[in-house]
Amino acid sequence: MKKSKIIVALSLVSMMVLSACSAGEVSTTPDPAPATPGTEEPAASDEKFVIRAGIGLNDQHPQYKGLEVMKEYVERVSEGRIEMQLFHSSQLGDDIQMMEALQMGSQEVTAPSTAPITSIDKRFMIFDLPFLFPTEEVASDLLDGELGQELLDGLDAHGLIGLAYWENGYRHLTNSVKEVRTPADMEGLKIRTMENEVHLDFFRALGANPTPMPFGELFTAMQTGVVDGQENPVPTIALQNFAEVQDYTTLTGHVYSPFVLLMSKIFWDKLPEDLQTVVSDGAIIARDEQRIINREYTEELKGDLRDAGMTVTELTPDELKAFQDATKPTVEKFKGEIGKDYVDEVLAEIERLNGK
Ligand code: KDG
Repeated sequence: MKKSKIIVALSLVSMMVLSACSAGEVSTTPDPAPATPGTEEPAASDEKFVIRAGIGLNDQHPQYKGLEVMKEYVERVSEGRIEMQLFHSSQLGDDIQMMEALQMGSQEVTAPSTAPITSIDKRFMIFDLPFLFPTEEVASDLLDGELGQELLDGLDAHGLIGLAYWENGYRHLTNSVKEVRTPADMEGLKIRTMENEVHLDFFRALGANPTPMPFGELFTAMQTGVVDGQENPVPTIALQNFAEVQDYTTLTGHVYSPFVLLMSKIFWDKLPEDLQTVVSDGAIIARDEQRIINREYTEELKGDLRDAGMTVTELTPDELKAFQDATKPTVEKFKGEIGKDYVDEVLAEIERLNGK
């Protein structure tokens, strides 16, 4: 109850920030240039831009709510020069297809988990290492700091603009076969993972039989028994109605998964500078609101999983340690792949932020 009040207060603060922005305190959108008498061409600043933003999750998910916040901001502050159209549930394709569409300039925005981005830059694998972030706050601090920004900047060379990190959250295991309390319980379970080498490796280390597939194919795969289980944060498990096809959730929290809000570089380069500012401000304002909503939903929706008939298992510290120990070889193995110095630098920064 107390918590909800804090969240309402925080939401009010961000709404005030949004109104402040409309008064020009965050973005300075210059007035359109006065029309030059005798010219037929509209002034460059009158040009209209359409942003098609596509995601894999549905329109109930905090990720979509974040897009709604961003849409409201960019359309209002750009005074209609930008229109943002939102597409959910893989209507525009899966994460990898949408990233490729951005690179080709046939779509403007998407927001995959970091996992599929590892096909572009291996350093993103850092976020797939099991049990890396002790809290969501440490994750946000690292992502919003220099190390996070360096990774976003590196995407330019691949035709993508990394606008901000939003939150997917701590991932947990679900399945339709049995309650999982130990790695031994996972022996032989067919688990869908994201399309990512680190995830495949640590599910193998846990004794499971992992199968990578795009998110859009997951529900049917669980329904038809192609896989026994999957892993995702609580809002996804609850809002995508996984309880219809899964009986057990184990709160493993094995990975903290960020979303990366991406824009096509081809599109970005066409935007006048003032609209680039509107878009990047909108991405950040929506990020802060999206994280608040995500954390609120994560707490509240655990109860909904139980109400929907799922057994929700919280692990004891010893049980959790057994999962951490079993996945340690994955961390060691991928240190080599990602770059030992880089991984050590990130680990040291996490430790520093955790001690703040
Ligand atoms: O909209 C994002 C989704 O497409 C996806 O990234 C969600 O975490 C996810 C998963 O399991 O594929």
